Amino acid sequence: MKIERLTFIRIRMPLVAPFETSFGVTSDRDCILVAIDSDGLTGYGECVAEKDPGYSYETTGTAWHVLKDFIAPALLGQELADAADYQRRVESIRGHPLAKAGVEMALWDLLGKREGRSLKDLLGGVRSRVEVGVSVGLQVSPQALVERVASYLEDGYRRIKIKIKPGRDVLDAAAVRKAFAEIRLQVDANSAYTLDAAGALAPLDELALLLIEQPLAEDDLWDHSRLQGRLRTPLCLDESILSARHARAAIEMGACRIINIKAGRVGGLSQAVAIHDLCRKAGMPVWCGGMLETGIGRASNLALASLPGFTLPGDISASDSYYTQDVTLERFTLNPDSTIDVPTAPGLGVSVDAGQLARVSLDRLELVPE
Ligand code: SMG
Ligand code: MG
Repeated sequence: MKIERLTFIRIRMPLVAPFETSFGVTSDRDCILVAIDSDGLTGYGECVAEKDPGYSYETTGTAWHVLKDFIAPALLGQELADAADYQRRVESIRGHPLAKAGVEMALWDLLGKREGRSLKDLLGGVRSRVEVGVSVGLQVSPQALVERVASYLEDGYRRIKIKIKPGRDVLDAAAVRKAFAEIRLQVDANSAYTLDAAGALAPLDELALLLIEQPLAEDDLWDHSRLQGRLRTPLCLDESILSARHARAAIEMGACRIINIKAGRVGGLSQAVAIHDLCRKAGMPVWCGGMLETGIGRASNLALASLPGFTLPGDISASDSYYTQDVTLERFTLNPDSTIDVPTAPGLGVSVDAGQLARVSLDRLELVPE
């Protein structure tokens, strides 16, 4: 594929409701969409960096810089064979996995459109619908949280994740467990605890949780392994796993018993598949994380989650839970069995709504070979 044009579009989309985590509140989702033109076809990707460096050090600002000044010059006018070829060309750019992954997604979309194959097929997916759950942000009180969870259960979600932070952990989780004794429930701390402070999480062991996600710092596999030794509930790593090397180290160290895979966080779909393969061999269950994606990134997550090792429900909710209007013409809906269908059309299997994209665009940059 000859890279004839690269377009970066910064967008802002209002969320249906603010989403609060241990690191802050998101009311509007800022992200960068990537379009690659080649041979009369356009592939789309989504860079999941957010406006603020809360989840990751990358932001829409740093990603814009890395995309424009480093990734684009490495690609413009070049013939690219596949994702592995792309990864080799951006290897010398240290870090910035979210920026790299946005472009890789667009390449996969292009590849699929060229070959008339869905991303699910290209990646080796085996399911036509995937099990999903919903991630519920911090609410004003345990009571408000229980009400929020009740309404998601009514919508048909059969797995609930709640956000926790110091002072808002055991009571919140216990309130949800008391109200709904049987549901599949898990919690996510987004790195809000130290090993010492994590002593407060011990009572969570009595609540039959599926997992506790990322309690400690992102750069601290070792303390996670110590904490896992003290808890019966499986720890699941999100922010800590930036590469297949981290995944291997976490497995060998016993730093977790489950891994959340996000293609953005690990630098691209090809890396996500590599981690999936490694975890599958090691018998480590994985599930697909979410970054409040638009229809573009959501389609990519669904394809990824259709791989055989994704045995736990993903953070991939229906489009309605996030946006009243999306940048894709397709909207994803929840099936009665808490699944969402994996797109089957070539590439990501979605088409961009040009009018809506124009309405939410803040900035646009088109680059062609000199
Ligand atoms: O896409 O449903 C979604 C969001 C899922 O909780 C979610 N993501 O740490 O797993 C996580 C967070 C990161 C994004 S917070 C703005
Ligand atoms: Mg998480």
